[in-house]
Amino acid sequence: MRPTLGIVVGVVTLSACGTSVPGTYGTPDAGDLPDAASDASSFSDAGEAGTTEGGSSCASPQTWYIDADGDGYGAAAVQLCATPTSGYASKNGDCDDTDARAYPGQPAYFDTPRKSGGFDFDCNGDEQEESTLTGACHPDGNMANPQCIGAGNMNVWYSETVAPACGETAGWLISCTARPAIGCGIISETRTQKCK
Ligand SMILES: [Ca+2]
Ligand SMILES: [Ca+2]
Repeated sequence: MRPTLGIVVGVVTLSACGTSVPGTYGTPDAGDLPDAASDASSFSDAGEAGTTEGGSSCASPQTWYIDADGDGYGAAAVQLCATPTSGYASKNGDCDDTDARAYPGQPAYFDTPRKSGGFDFDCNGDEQEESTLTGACHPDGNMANPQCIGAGNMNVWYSETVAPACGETAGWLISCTARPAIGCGIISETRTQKCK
């Protein structure tokens, strides 16, 4: 538990990473250490987000990152004396530590947003759409024996120009078939744009 800031209740001396740090503090819990600068201004619990210290005093602390969603990437750095069994990762850069789908290098695309919002699942700072290709089918005007212009553009968004945004639903063109006296018939389905 972080002691209440601004209330000085005692004078203690703690050893932070082998260095004796005298100062005036609130009452620390077991395992609490002065902040990273050892300026005697605050304490932080082991594993507390946003801190750079934790665990017990030691000469060679190791940097770990709190990994709340268990995806192998953390966000907030802490220094620990021993290798943690769980809850921490050796790699950082997690852009949403509440959603295990989001981590640096995530290869997959998703059609629902991250738990913290947005669709940047690979943590590179942008939202990449899975497909921006569009296409449509047009009969060439020979109704007796029509040819479908654009018929080669299969498996694209069924649109002249605009692909749907992340999470938006639109028609997906699967096939385009010439039909005498009718023009072009299409087969399409509804899909949702995935992003990462
Ligand atoms: Ca994580
Ligand atoms: Ca991205």
